[in-house]
This record gives sequence, C-alpha cells and structure tokens, in this order.
Amino acid sequence: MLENLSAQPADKILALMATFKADPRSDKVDLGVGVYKDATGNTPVMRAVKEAERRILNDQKSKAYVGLAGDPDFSAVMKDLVLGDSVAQERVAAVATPGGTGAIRQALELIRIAAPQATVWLSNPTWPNHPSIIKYLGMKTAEYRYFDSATRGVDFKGLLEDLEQVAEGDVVLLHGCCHNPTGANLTYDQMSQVISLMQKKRAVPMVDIAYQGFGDGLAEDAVATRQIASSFDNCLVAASCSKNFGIYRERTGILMAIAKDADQQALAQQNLAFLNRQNYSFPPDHGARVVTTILQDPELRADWEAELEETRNSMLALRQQLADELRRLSNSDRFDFLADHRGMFSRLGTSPEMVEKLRADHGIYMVGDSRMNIAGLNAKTVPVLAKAIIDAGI
Ligand code: PLP
Ligand code: TYF
Repeated sequence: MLENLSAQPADKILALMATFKADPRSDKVDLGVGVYKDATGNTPVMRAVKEAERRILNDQKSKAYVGLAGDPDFSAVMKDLVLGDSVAQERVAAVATPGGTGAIRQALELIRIAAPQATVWLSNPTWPNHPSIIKYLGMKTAEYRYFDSATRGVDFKGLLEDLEQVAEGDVVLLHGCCHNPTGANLTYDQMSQVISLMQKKRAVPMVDIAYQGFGDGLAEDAVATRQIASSFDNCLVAASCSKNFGIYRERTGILMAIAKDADQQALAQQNLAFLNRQNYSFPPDHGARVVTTILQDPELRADWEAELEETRNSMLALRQQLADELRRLSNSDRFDFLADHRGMFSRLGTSPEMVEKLRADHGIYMVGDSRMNIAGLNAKTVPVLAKAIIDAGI
C-alpha cells in the first residue's frame, strides 16, 4: 500500500525553519516562521498563561471528556473577545478546534456540506495553508487581487474589480486583521465598500483572525470582523489563540458560525459538533481552559492585556526603527510602508533572487515571497537588515 504514495508539497515556511537551524553562522537572523520573539530571541510563556496553568494544575479534579464542542465557557469568552456585541450571542454557533488551522478546516468542511458548489475566494497572496486545505478538500477556489507591489499597500481597485466576479453563494475569505503575508490592511471605509459589494453579490464572508491584539489593539483589531459579522445573515469566523496568548503548541482555536436566527444556530451547532466528531471527536482542552481562566478573571485578564500591549508595541517600535533607518540610508521615503503595515509581517516586495542573496550573503532569512517576521528583529539587528537591503540594491 505505502508504495503508492508520492511526495507531497512541503510547507515553504516550515522548510525555511530547518534551513535556518542548519546554518552555522552565529550572526544569522530568523525572519521566517510567524512566531513572536522578544529582544533576546525567546518566545516567552506569557505571565497570565503561567498563572492560569498553575491554577489549573492545582484545582482541576478531572480530565474526563468535556463535549464535542469543547467547554461552553470557552465559546462564551471567545464570542465576547472576537465578536463583542456585534451580533446576539444566540445567533452564534461555536466549537473549539485544534488551533486556528483546525477552525479553518472545519469552516471549509461546513461550507462543503452546505454549499458544495461554492467557490472560495482568497486574497492574492494569502496564508499558503488556505489554498492548500481548499484544494485538498476538492473545493473550488479563486483569487482576488490584494497587494500593490508598487506601494506595498492594498490594490483596492484590483480587489473590487475581482470581487465583482463573485457569484451568489460564493465564500469570500478575509483576514480579520494583520494580513499574512503582506502586513497591508483595508481601512474601515474600504472594508465598508467590500461589505456592500459582498451584500450586492449575495456572497458569504469567512473571516480568519489569527493576530487579534498584534496590530492596533485588542478592540481595534476586531473592528473589521465585527463590522462583517453584523452585516450578514451568515458569516464564518475562524479565530486562533496561538499568537495573542502565545500558546502555539497547545492548539487552541474556535470556529464561530453566525446564523440568521436561533433555529438556524441550533442546526449549525449540531453540524459543527458532528464535524468535530468526524475529525477528532473532542477538541484539545488545555489551551482553551487557560484562555477561559484568563478571560474570566479580571486580574489575570488585565495582566494578559498589559503583556499583549508590550508585545504589540515592541513590534511597532521595530517597524518604526527599520523604516527610519531605511529612510536615512536610502535618502527616500520608499520604505515608509514598513511603519504603516500592521501585525507580525511585512512583505518587502522584492524578488526571490534578492531574498536568496540576503540569505547567502548576510544570513538573513525571510520567506521566498519576501515576507519578514518583524518580531525576529531586535534593536541591534535592525541596522544590519537595513544596510543589507540597501547594499543588495533593493
Ligand atoms: N491563519 C493565519 C493567517 C495564520 O497566519 C495562522 C498562523 O499561525 C493561522 C491561521 C493558524 O494558526 P494556528 O493553527 O497555529 O492557531
Ligand atoms: O505564517 C506563519 O508563519 C504562521 C505559522 O503550516 C505557521 O502562521 C506557518 C506554517 C504552517 C503553520 C503555521
């Protein structure tokens, strides 16, 4: 049987991690995989997470199964964190999932059951796992223009032109905030226009929100998701706790399906539980319990929010430092977009050959499409990167 297998395409981001590890240079700089790192290069366990884990270790009386949808308290705190009061909680069906990826997978499987003919529209570019999972599930997909390689901002005209082609019932996948891989995001007014267009086309929005709190703030980063959720009868929201709680390996995420009314919500909830059962029965609990413990306790929550703010501000400071340094070295404002981008990533907008040159000559690792993880920098490596960019003639 196994002789029938052929090699599957590798994940380029994860492959880069291995190349970086094998590089013997001591001054190498990792701007690859999207994991937050502090100034010492460590990915810390957040203070509130440590304390929540300590409490769980002390207080937990049982590890018996919870339920196919996970802990209802986790769903309640996450509905509140992501959706706020943009929709009535009774309209929201929700299941815990293994990470944001699990939520995306379950969302797509739900779409495949409910609308097998729908095309799922993806931004070009997007997180590579979006098209990969869609193709694996045998679903139809199309792309809308997103990145303007001249300005390194959003190609809004191209985006609107492409979304004019959306058919009734198609799904449009939008990043809730901090677009991966570009770092370029829609303004509030632009999102309002996209919403009007999707309403006109009778399309269904799906939001992937994996970086809430990494852009402009916890509430600010949820604005687009809430704007979308409140504008449609149906909407799917896949949220990840990996980054904003720093619990990557615990695999903590949630899929929320916003229904028209309570009857539709019950049906969606039953289908989501069914999908969890088909794929893995019960979702992981530990990370979800940590998140619930933090969000339900005012002191832990305040501490978590404070540490998340420090994290967010450290990335903003690195962006500003890099943009300033490049302004000085290039005598121009052509790198100012780095300070305008939000989240962990910025797409530098250079060729794969230049990316390879930066790796070979300077030990600077970014993804082949010139995506940089800003959190991989520190105050000392920013000038090194800036000089390498200018020396390479970018
Ligand atoms: N969506 C986007 C855009 C991401 O960048 C990520 C990456 O971490 C995820 C979803 C899901 O992450 P995880 O499955 O680790 O929660
Ligand atoms: O884009 C990133 O770097 C993160 C982490 O298969 C990641 O989202 C990368 C690849 C992958 C899963 C997560």
